[in-house]
Amino acid sequence: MTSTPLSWQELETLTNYQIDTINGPTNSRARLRLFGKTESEVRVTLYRDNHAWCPYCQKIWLWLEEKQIPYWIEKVTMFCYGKKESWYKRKVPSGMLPAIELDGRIIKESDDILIALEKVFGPLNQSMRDRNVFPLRQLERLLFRAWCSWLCYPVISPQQERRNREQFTGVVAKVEEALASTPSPYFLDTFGTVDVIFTPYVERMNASLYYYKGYSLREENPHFKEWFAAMESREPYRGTQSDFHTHVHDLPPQMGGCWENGEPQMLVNKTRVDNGPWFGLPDVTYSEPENSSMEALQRVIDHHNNIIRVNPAEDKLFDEALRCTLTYMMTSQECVPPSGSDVALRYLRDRINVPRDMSIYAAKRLREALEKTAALAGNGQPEPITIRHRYDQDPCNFARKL
Ligand SMILES: N[C@@H](CCC(=O)N[C@@H](CS)C(=O)NCC(=O)O)C(=O)O
Repeated sequence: MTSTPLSWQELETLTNYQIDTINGPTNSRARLRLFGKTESEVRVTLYRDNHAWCPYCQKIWLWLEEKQIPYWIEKVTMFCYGKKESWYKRKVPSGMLPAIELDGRIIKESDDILIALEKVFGPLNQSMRDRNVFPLRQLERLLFRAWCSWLCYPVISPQQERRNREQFTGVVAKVEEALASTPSPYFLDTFGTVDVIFTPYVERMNASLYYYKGYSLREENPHFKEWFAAMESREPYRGTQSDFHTHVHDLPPQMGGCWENGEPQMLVNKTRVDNGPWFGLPDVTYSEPENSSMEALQRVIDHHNNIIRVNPAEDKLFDEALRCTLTYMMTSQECVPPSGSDVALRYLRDRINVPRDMSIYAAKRLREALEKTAALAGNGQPEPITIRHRYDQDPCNFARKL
């Protein structure tokens, strides 16, 4: 059965999603985190990137959340998607992220930041300088370099591709050994700093190698699989966790390119990440929360004026198409969008960002609804997402204009 799209007012009655961004679960919207403390106790400001794409920022973000240190958050534009704020360049002339201000002192470089935070607030179970931690920090850098060598250079021959893959999987074997050496699913006996240090790039390796190389880090390595599941059992990690679609399209401009190997499994994976179905991808394994559709709906309602304004389609047409999508997402009733809206709906499908806009399952719900609704109008695809820059995501275009 098909139905007519609900109005924005009617849609509003279908969600009661709200979170306490200050004292509630880890979330990407917060400007202040208190963990039940008072504003006067805040000694730290974290400067992180606006879209939550920067891996080194995720490292500090996760550490502060795990330690429950109250902090302010200031969001800064990365060069690959817009112009660096001049107020930030006055603080950090290079414009590099992350940085923190601790008791009024600016500190840069993520490792130095963690060392400084540890000095004041104590370590996150393990100290950066602990003799068990140091070799694991080096192993993380070894894995990072092997990943870059495989992913970020053009494929010149099948032999070179195989060598790069073997070099990477050789380091993965060492990481598997390290994970196997303790009874816990984490790197050491308990969760701690080392897990935080591995998290950002391992999450990006899992996404990018699946999409560009047809290799599933999480599924092919039993100890990594357990480690990911253990991380996902932690609420702070879930709040910072991204999805495959976001990462595979935010990495190329940050890394200077990601190169496909064109192998059959890679082609299958790429189609799946870009066109769905998104449920069942190995980017998440914890169970879907009951309110994920409500979360997606609330986030679209909150920003619908901007979402409509930045969409290449005509406003009235896209407004209706978007309401058709949300009506379908909430009622499971197919709702045929206006003709010519298929490309516009897929344009939005390709620009939902996790965790910036919403959490991982909410994004899957919304992407599925956008694709399903677009398909009722046609097969039109938007221009491919750019790879040298992401100015389509320039935050100045999204500043709230009412
Ligand atoms: N070694 C630094 C690396 C930081 C870094 O590479 N930051 C990148 C983002 S991931 C950056 O700020 N680039 C400038 C920009 O993209 O605007 C650290 O550990 O903090």
